Amino acid sequence: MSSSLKNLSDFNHVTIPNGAGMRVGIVTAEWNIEITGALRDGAVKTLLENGVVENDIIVKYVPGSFELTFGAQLLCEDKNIDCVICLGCVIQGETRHFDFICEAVALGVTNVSLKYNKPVIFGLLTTNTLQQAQDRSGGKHGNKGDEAAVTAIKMVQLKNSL
Ligand code: DLZ
Repeated sequence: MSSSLKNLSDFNHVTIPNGAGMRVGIVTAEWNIEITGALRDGAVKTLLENGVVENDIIVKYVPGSFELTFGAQLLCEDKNIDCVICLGCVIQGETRHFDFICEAVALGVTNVSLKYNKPVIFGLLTTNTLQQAQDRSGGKHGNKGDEAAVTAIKMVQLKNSL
């Protein structure tokens, strides 16, 4: 489903487990920081609202989305961290840079997750315009940071349940 048809912050039909005791890393890209800062704020707020305590949220920064994967790997190496949320924003430009970055992050996040057997959440906005990114970072389509936080809690709970 297109995110323009779904509000990324609407969890009315979803059961969210209690995140108490979960330790969550957040890696945020500094490129497009006005967007990624809003994603980070949404993710932190949603984690807190769902039981994760402030001391268990570890926020780190990398220069751009391309570096999210390595940042996630560093956090995954900490055995006390249950899950890592990657937050970035890549806006389509005139060159193929967009495609290379998006593909690298998608593949990298998957690889790190499987390598460390921990959820690594793909909180990357990949949009054609700045407006579309604003709409999805606390605007009319909600906040992808909220969605990433809920996904993180649900995946940690899934792992803990098995
Ligand atoms: C270079 C670059 C470009 C053109 N666009 C973006 C972008 O839209 N979003 C983003 O997060 N990062 C971008 N970057 C920076 C790369 O992710 C990376 O930091 C640099 O290529 C250095 O490896």
